Amino acid sequence: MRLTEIAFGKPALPGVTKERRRRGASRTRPPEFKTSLMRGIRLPVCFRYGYVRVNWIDQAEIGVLNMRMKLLSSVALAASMALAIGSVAHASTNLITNGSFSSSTYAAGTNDQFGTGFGGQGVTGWTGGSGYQLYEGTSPQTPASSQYGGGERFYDSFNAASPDGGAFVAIDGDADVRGSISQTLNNLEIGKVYTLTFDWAAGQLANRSGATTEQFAVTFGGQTINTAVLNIASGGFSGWQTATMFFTATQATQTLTFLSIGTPNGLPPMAALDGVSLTVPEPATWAMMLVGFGGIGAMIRRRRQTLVAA
Ligand SMILES: [Ca+2]
Repeated sequence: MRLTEIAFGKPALPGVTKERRRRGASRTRPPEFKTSLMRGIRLPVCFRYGYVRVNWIDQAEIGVLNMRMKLLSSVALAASMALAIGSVAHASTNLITNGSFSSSTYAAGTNDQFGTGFGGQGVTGWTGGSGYQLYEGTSPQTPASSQYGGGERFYDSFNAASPDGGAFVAIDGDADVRGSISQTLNNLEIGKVYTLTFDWAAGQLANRSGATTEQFAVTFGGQTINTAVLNIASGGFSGWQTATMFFTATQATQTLTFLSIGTPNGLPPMAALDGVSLTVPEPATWAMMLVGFGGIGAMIRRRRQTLVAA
């Protein structure tokens, strides 16, 4: 098991004001947090008057960690969390350049093919592979300039902007021209867990017909994680979804690559990508968490004092 995020805080108690809490109303136990598995990685655990939210990688071990949390005393839990702080990941600065694909050398209002095999490199911060990549700088229904094969626009069903908005890239998963995009990151901290999130979707080009499957194989350093496989009917669009992955840096410099894998050949299956974010904890985040530890300790002390006074 590898912890990737620990967040905690003091949830607001419904109907309990600060004044009432000073008078002892905080002894009312807050409502239990329901075990919530968001994308299989998030689990809030009720912890006295605070709460602990733990993210980790292996869904099969959720029950084990939950049990350990309940068995640990408050102090032991705080200590174990302090020890785990080195592997804590929390929302922080995005290390990716142009993760929103808003920057390119292409003319505004155009769609363009790019990559080493098709049209060269024009997407800031990214390198297109030898396969087929489209830079969608405007509507997915606008044919790409210098297109390969002709009429490279998406079906009208591909009509939703990504959660990130604006431009995105679309990558051919056809095994004959399997596309990819990459970005190399420097100054990584070896042993640290990095959190990768991105928006992705599957769609088809309008001059083809037939059902397809799409997925991304995401490689960072020597580690590869695959998304789920999207199945779409002929002329269909999967809609956008968000993926979260965790990678441990093993080198100071590593390359992040999104490889499109689709079936069958010839249609082609196209996977869209946007909103790429890679984060690692910052000292400021840790400092905030240490303040939080202090807050939990203070709550525990207040409770004990209250109980003694009663
Ligand atoms: Ca975008």
